[in-house]
Amino acid sequence: MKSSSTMAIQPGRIRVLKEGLLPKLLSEQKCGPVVYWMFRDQRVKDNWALIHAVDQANKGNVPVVVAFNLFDAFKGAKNRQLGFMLKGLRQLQQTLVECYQIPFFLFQGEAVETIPNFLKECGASLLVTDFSALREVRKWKEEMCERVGDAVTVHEIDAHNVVPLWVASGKLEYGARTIRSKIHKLLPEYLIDFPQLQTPNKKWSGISPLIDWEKLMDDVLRKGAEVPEIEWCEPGEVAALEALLGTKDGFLSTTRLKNYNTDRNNPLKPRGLSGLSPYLHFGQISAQRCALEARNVRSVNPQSVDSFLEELIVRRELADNFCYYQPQYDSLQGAWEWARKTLMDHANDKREHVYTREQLEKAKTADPLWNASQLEMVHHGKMHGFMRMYWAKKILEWTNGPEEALSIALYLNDKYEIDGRDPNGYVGCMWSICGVHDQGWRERPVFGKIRYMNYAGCKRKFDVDGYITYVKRLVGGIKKRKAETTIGDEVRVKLKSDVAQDLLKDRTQENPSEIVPLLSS
Ligand code: FAD
Ligand code: FO1
Repeated sequence: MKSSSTMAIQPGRIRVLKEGLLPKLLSEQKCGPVVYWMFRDQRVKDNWALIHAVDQANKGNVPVVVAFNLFDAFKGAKNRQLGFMLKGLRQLQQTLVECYQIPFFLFQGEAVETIPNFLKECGASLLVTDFSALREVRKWKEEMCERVGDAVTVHEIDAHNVVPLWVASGKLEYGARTIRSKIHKLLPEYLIDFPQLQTPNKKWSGISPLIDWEKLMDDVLRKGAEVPEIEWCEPGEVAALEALLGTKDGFLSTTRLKNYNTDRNNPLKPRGLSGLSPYLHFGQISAQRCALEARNVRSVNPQSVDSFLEELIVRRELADNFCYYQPQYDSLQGAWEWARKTLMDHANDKREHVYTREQLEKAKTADPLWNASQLEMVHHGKMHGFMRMYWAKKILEWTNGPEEALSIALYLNDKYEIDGRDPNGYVGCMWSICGVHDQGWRERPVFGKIRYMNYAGCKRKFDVDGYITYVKRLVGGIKKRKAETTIGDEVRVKLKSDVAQDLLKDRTQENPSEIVPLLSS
């Protein structure tokens, strides 16, 4: 490792997962390229892992490349999530290549194989990777460190959290109350502006990968059509910055920002929230950029900015803390002792309704408010944040015990939410069903001491009927547009074949030998 004074990024952001021998043994000889295995932080701008990879490459006078591994339907992802991610990556490749001359390799398969194989092929000296708290990813990294051989050094960079996870806290935190002051104390050191990404000094001289994005998307998106892509949220880092900073309608524009504090718990006003979670989840925008920009406009409405920063930094980073230090982050075993006990004490309590996963998935419950939230998620792809709590708590109320409730909530959340498969999602479900990061409340049937929410409480907070009507219209509009596109596609196919028939007839009369080229083109 270089000394801190020569680092482009704070040393606290870097963890050395493996110290390779090559730089020490062969320091005078030519070393291979630096490879950045991009996973969670899928962006060029404001990416500490990429900044570090380029910096290290320039210091060693070697090229740098970015490698991405496309898993076969990562954790059950469908078209909604995969389409969003791939479109973002297509834009990312273009920016990397055109603006920085950094090649982008996309491999398909298992990262534990594709990445070490690639490192071997190109004789890499350093593997840089971004950080994820999820257990599969940590296991892959351990395996990779064993597979890459003695020569390669492996650096992990926390490019997702404002305060690197391992710097913020070395243990499982009890709640926002216990992590908040730790994070706030470190913000002056870590909530700083990003340096400009350098252009690599030494260009990659190997083959430049050509990716047929259209074909790739056709292949990948053939499998997960059951959960279609969303239309309302444009993927990619350009759109992400527009969603944050756009002067007319970006979240930080005065009109939207000033209402965050008052509107964020009103499901009838989805624009009251930032709408940034799809971009944050796929790493198409940096939370640190969002925080810096929000802080710059704090004078517009200090309460709104402070509430936003609390969610964006404290709550989000608390979720990473939970998943990292509690390996059973998505199971009842991961709940605190008091919560497990109270849930088990009430596991056999009589429920007024018990629904199957299928009934819940189809929104076939007796509660129109819950059904509306489920439909908002299934069709729109993003349930309002306030409704997510009510939604998960009702699943606890209406299923055969907390384990089943948690597994159904996680299944539905990951299948339909555009921002699913995220520490925030695991912790959101664990908070609602297992009391994680919450306290005990007055004991009652089914819930025990877990915080309770009901229809009457929602009615006091917002216009429940208005929300139900809003979702009905929203879903109706989506279904109508889908039907029009399907009919449009059929008409286009029909027109195309009619035109082809006409052309065929004309040209056959003129010159019969031209039939084959026309059909194959
Ligand atoms: P904003 O209020 O504008 O928040 C800005 C950002 O702050 C969010 O994008 C998110 O990164 C962070 N944030 C906000 N609320 C929370 C929170 N409670 N915990 C941690 N971080 C937060 N969030 C996901 O990103 N993915 C999920 O799959 C997910 N599932 C959830 C499931 C349940 C049952 C619950 C109760 C919450 C879940 N959340 C999830 C957290 C929260 O509801 C969403 O982050 C938020 O609604 C996203 O919308 P937004 O970006 O417009 O929110
Ligand atoms: N990351 C990858 O490196 N390769 C993938 O194929 C991949 C697919 C994917 C699908 C849905 C989804 O929600 C996330 C996906 N991610 C993928 C990872 C992702 O960017 C997140 O960082 C993780 O879910 C961690 O929160």
